[in-house]
Amino acid sequence: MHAAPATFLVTGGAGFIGTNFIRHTLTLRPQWHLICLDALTYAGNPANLDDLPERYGERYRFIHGSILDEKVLSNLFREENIAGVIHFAAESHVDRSIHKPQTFIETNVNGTCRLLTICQEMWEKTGKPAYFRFLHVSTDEVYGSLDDVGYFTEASPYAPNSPYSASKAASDHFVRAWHHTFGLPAIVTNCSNNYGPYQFPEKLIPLMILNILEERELPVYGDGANVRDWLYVIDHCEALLSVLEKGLPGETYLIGGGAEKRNIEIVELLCERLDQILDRRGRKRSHHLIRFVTDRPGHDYRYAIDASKIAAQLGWRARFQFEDAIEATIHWYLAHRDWVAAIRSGAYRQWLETNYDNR
Ligand code: NAD
Ligand code: TDX
Repeated sequence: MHAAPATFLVTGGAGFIGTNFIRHTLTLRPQWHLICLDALTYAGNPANLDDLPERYGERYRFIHGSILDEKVLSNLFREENIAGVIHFAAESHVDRSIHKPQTFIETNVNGTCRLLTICQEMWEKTGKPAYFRFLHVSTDEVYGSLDDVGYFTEASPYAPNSPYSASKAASDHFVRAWHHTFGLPAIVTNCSNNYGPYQFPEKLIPLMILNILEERELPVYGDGANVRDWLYVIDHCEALLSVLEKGLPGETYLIGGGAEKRNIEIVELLCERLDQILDRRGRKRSHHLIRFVTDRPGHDYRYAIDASKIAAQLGWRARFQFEDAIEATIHWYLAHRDWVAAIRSGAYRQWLETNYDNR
């Protein structure tokens, strides 16, 4: 009997979570080979993975290509004996989905369906191996918004409110359908807000860290009372490994860290901590940079995850405390000013102008 191959395809691996997943998994699973397929949109940064070919040799391969490109996908599946796909590739920023929803439909819905189609074809051609996994990395935002009580569970009804979450919800449904109709061994995970190294500075935490460093205004949407359930990215990556190795096809697993914070709490904490590190006192304190700006249209009030299923069935629990991991995150951005400088391209500046100028 042949052992299952240990080559996995990681789509969107040059983005925030994909980068962390690839780097962490190559260390944790020395037998595994990873192939990163990334279209390198504004959010994908090949420099995140630059050192990997030298460090890991043939255990790591990068392909510049899109999940929408049928030829790239079928060549790849023909060339490689792939044991599973970890599907991160997506348009991921809610504010961008409000400005330009079409790209979200293209990538998140059509892209996922194209990938499912090729996976199904290859899975059938190779005799429907039981080890194959299609792991679809999705978000808690598909469940809509909570008020001050309660949690999302795997049984919560879908109620997406933004073009981003609607496109992710649609992709979740297609993954479910491919399992139910064709038998493809697919699993969906829905995770809460991540933070950590390599996150693109359009998202709340890195945007605020960099604006504090540069003494720019800190735009807090609405009254800042919205709540997010924050999870350190490494905890998310480890949860995904548990699901890949122990999860059951056809199942959904919710992933969350139980660290609920209001946005304003996050911004104030970052101001305080960076003021201590940078020795900013008195009139130099960063609080004066906070601005309450026009709210995000359709802004979900609260997300919170009940992660008891993945804990009970797969034994995963978040390892990192918010206080320690946010400290590590702040220090990562302070130590990687060259990474930040490279990202501050014309396209990024243009985005800031589009999103914040009229608020
Ligand atoms: P990201 O925006 O940082 O990265 C997305 C990556 O996908 C980029 O490298 C980009 O170049 C790539 N990509 C985009 N279109 C592509 C295409 N057509 N073909 C191939 N690659 C393409 O996103 P992220 O924050 O790392 O999120 C990764 C996944 O996790 C997404 O599916 C997102 O919905 C989901 N998720 C994110 C969070 C979070 O807090 N960031 C939480 C839960 C779920
Ligand atoms: O400038 C800002 N000011 C502000 O108040 C930004 C960028 C955000 N916010 C608020 C909006 C949200 O309530 O902070 C909160 C977090 O915002 P984002 O970082 O944009 O994250 P969110 O909209 O919650 O979505 C994130 O978590 C779920 C990711 O971007 C998604 O990809 C993931 O699915």
